[in-house]
Amino acid sequence: MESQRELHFSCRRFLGKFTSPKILLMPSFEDTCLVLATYNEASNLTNLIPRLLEIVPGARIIVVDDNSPDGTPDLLARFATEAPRVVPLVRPGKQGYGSAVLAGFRKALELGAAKVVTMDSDFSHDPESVPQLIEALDHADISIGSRYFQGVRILNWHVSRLLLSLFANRYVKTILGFKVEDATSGFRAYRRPAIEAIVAAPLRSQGYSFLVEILYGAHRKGFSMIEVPIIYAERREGQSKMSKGVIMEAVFRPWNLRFRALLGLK
Ligand SMILES: Nc1nc2c(ncn2[C@@H]2O[C@H](COP(=O)(O)OP(=O)(O)OP(=O)(O)O)[C@@H](O)[C@H]2O)c(=O)[nH]1
Ligand SMILES: [Mg+2]
Repeated sequence: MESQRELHFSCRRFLGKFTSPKILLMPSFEDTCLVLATYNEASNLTNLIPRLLEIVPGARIIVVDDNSPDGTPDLLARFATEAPRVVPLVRPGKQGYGSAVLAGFRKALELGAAKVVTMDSDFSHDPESVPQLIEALDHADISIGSRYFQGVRILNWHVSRLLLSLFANRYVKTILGFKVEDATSGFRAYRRPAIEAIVAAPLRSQGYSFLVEILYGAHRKGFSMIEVPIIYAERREGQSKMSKGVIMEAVFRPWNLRFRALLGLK
């Protein structure tokens, strides 16, 4: 008995020389790319990127910035020299959220990603929830970080903003006949085949309707979806990019998508 215990201890001492407990326990996310669209988010990125590098070891972080005047391109260049896992993609000017995410998807495919995560860069999407979204891909092609699945979980939003978001989701669900509770969430993870299908399809939306459009397209093609409850918080720093044009598009786009589906068009 005594010698068994001794053997156990010496094995642990031996293993400890080569592997720290951290290495044994930490999963690696080398097959995953994170896609972050950014416009004037430098004050958030200085904290977000280091946190993501810790939380998803091995994953690459593609940051699609539209030449933000707040100095984001320089900040990204500095991050990339220190951590090659940070992949900046700087475009010449502001081209909208949807096209930024699409550019990130194309880059992720080019880098060979098997899984892709999208999230906002303003801490509305908690970096701590990223591993959970990735793990949910064991059960579906797309996992959605959902604010409204099994209750409402939003921190620090004005009631009018909450009502608008709840209404937008109900609106989309009714028009498109969706089962998803949070079809406008930008916090998602996708398996590669879903990304390939999204990138191959013609896309019409510019702003946040893009999120509804790609989810509906994936649903029509038979990709499976799962919702993971998340807590959504008001942005930490900086300003919202929500505009009247984005809201108008959100009103009309679901009808356009529904009619196209009824007519059997792509
Ligand atoms: N590259 C790029 N990123 C954008 C553009 N518009 C928005 N984003 C980014 O997309 C993400 C979501 O935009 P937000 O302004 O946070 O929109 P929101 O989350 O609906 O609004 P808030 O709750 O007020 O923050 C953020 O990380 C933005 O910086 C754009 O035109 N180009
Ligand atoms: Mg935001």
